[in-house]
Amino acid sequence: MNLSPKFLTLALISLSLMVAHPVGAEQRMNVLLLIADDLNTWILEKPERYSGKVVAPNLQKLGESGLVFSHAYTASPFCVPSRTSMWSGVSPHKSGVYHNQSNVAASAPLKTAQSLFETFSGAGYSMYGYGKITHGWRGKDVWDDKQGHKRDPRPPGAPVQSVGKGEQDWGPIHLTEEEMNDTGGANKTIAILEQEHEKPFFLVYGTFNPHMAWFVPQKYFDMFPLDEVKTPALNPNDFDDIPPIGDEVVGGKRKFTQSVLNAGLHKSAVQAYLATTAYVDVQHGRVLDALAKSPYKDNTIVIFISDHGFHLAEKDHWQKGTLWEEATNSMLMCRVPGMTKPGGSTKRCVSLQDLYPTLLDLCDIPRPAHVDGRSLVPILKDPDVDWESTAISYLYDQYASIRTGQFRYIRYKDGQQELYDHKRDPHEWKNEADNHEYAEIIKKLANRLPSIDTMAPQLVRTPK
Ligand SMILES: [Ca+2]
Ligand SMILES: [Ca+2]
Repeated sequence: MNLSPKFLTLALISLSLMVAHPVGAEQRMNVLLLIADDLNTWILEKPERYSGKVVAPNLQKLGESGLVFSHAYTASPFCVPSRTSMWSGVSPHKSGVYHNQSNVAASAPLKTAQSLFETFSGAGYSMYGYGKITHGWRGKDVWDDKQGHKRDPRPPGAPVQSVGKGEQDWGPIHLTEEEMNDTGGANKTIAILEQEHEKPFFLVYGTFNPHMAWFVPQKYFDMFPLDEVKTPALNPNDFDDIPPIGDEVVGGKRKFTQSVLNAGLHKSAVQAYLATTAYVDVQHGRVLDALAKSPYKDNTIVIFISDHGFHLAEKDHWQKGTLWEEATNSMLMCRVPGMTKPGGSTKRCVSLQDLYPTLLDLCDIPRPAHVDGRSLVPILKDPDVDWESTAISYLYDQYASIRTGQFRYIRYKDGQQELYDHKRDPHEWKNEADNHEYAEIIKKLANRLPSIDTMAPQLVRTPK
């Protein structure tokens, strides 16, 4: 056999590479964690949630390249408790952090909790974070480089809308796209992907948008001509069967919701949310393009999440902070090289609380004892795997909700209840809590929630 010198050279190079990187000792995978604030699941194009046009090709492309969880739920539908539970690994029912007014410094379990970021830093990762990541509880500062989020200034003369008040306002922004803070966060994130890294990196980019106020360049509004904008389905009699405590949950936002509807501005508000979502998609898309062009494209886990969902007048409510589908259903997409297959989707119910143990599992890092949640690796490997399909969300004064594939059950501290059958009622319009047909189901679901006497009391009494 005649071997050419070129072949021999290649063979020697291959051999030396094998010696330098023996099998089993490869560097751990990098992590790119992308977050959008207050983004509901409309971009998943679930017709029962929203049937109008959504423009988010970059995030949808990410979903198509990996696994989309259509039934991911926040542990608590506000920024502070959602992010605190995700990054600390401590469930709200143990920390007592159930809403944005919680005094996180007073929570005993959070005083000793090691954050997801600290755990990765301790495992030898370089840590980089840009934009809105933590809110409330932060844990130890372990960042090699970090820049927090800043709200963009409101246009001169704001409020722009007749109903506008503070952050509850929208319209075209006076800044260029380059001047906007979420654009700057993407620029920083892209710069990290353009660097050479000797250690594995954990890189986080969190957009403040589409949190209100919705001020983005006019071109994003132009993508959604007002006469073509659809509004989500509303039921004017929805509250007839909701217990009084559910009324209190909505209380603070009902007035604003009614002012939007009465002023004929529902379409305009939905247009602004869609426009802001499209801007967010472009920024995350820029980061994903930079990853695709980098040497890290094949050894980087990509996760995209939102911290909770969002109401746009459904159930007489605006923004977040309810235990219904609109505020609890959250974005979760995962692409894991060598594990997820393109085009995957799963209806298994999971919690954002599961993110911490999942990332540890994927990167082969031991799990600290305090970390709640379940590793999603079995679903990432097989989206149809047997799985106890449940997700629990918490709110305010020990309110709790459990979602299964078919049902949502809500239990308030004083015993008031709601039950929705998603098979018959995807909008959660008909409360079946008093329907005897469902008595067994209610009992079963109630038993899956932690009992009230085992739940941490909320750290601040009065919900805002
Ligand atoms: Ca949020
Ligand atoms: Ca109802």
